[in-house]
Amino acid sequence: MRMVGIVMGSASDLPVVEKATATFDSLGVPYEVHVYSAHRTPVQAAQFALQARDRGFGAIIAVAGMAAHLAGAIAANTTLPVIGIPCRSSNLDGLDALLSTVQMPSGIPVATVAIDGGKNAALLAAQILAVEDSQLACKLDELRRAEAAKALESDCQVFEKYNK
Ligand code: RP5
Repeated sequence: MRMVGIVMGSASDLPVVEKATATFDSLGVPYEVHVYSAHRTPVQAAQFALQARDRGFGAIIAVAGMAAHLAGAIAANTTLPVIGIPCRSSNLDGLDALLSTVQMPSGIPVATVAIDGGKNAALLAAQILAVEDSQLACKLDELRRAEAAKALESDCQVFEKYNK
């Protein structure tokens, strides 16, 4: 199976990254995690993106807050799918990072998930890998069934409590 690269702009983004790694661990998706910043270590960020396809990655998740240009900078240097996670790391509550990440100019796409959306970023990356991996697709189906069972259980509890 191809790996997913996870790149964060700062170690302060780790709580969001850990939502993604926990999801990958539950699905058995291999990943590699780095701190590469578009402004503090731009050369390393570019090198990672340039080498990613040959190194066996199938998708890259880029995690950054504030004037979050990391996902765009990674996407500029690879045609692998890039998923951006805007982080809530300033007093603008992540709106700054959301707009920076989602508003990519035409030609260099970044698939942007919700602010701090580590779990959905990992699920989307897994769904991309699952296009060519039927075992992973089955695991994703199982996860959906488990989520549906939990939601129906909540429905039962709420129904019992409020419908006499
Ligand atoms: C961004 O600036 C990082 O991705 C982080 O979300 C934010 C703050 O970084 P630190 O000042 O905590 O290193 O580059």
